[in-house]
Amino acid sequence: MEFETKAIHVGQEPDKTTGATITPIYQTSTYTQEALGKHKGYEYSRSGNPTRTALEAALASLENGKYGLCFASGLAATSTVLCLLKAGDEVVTGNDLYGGTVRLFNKVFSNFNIKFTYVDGTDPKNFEAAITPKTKLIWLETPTNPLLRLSDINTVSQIAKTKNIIMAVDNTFASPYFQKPLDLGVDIVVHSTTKYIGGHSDVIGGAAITNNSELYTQIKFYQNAVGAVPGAFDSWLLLRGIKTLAVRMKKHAENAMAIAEFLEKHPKVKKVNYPGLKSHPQHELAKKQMSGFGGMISFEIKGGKEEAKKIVESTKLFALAESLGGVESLIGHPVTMTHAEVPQEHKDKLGITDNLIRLSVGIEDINDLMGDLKQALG
Ligand code: P1T
Repeated sequence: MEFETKAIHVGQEPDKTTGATITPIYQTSTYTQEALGKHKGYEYSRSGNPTRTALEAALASLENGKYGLCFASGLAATSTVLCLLKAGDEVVTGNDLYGGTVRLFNKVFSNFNIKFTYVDGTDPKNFEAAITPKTKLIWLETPTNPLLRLSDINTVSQIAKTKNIIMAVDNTFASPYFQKPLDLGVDIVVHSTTKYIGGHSDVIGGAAITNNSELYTQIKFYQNAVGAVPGAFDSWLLLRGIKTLAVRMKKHAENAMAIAEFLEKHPKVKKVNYPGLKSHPQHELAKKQMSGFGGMISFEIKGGKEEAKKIVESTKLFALAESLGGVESLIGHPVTMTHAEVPQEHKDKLGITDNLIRLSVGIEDINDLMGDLKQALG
């Protein structure tokens, strides 16, 4: 079955009891047992809920995975995956990550004596060099938030395999439509389903997908033991969102390409980060491991914070907001918004600068979007 068909049908067969074509919202916390221990596979909705089950099956199939697990947010998914670790373990991670992930690593899991080593993820050798006998997990985001840098997923996962290290990739920016890390040798794919998978900026959610039955069993145990699960209605919204993921992603990417090319030529723009541009230092890798370049762009304007502030405050269609991946276009200033919590020296080292602006390009008409950016850039 192809991606578009799986998104609409896998896990979403007509309801067995009523024939309802669309998966019902099983808004229940508990399930009545016919006799002690005799039930239809559900006992309590933290452990399992039929609407969530449908979403988990659909998401797993979109990533070419066997097992899907859903969570209350992207960070809940990441936190639950990190429960695979024990005090004393080490994680080698790409250094360009969503600010909330950096905060979770540095200010929460570090307290439990887990060490995070940040490396420049654009060169696989850096991961290899940072591995110690205590390394249990390699974590990366690709493309990264907010600089749209790439890591060579297949090469890094080979390194992880030879050293018996679990490898996880946050695939939020590409979505499974454009990138399938499990096919490239990764053990666990993580998503903030809040973004492209939901697609309408109306739900917070997360997911972890794997082909490894042992990892699945462990993460499923932590999903229930930790309890950061999504509710039935949120699961239903996500199911509704993924039905159109393919058509949305095509339009996001088409609009983003046109905008990236426009920005690259604009006299007030210093640099554009978009993997679809020939000028992107990893454009060849992007073509190799992605089937499209997504809807996220970041760019540096000539000037500093004042100039950036003026632009992000003067767009009319692009809403000044955190988040990404919805049908509507958003504009943001990573230094003060999504990456405010990343330590200053970490930001300086990466180049998350005061003049950096991030766009989540929506699926509106391209001329309207272009017109909005033109007037805002002046
Ligand atoms: O917000 P939440 O659903 O918990 O997802 C966290 C998360 C994880 N991974 C990536 C790559 C992300 O971009 C995010 C959330 N990001 C934003 C809110 C943002 O505006 O970048």
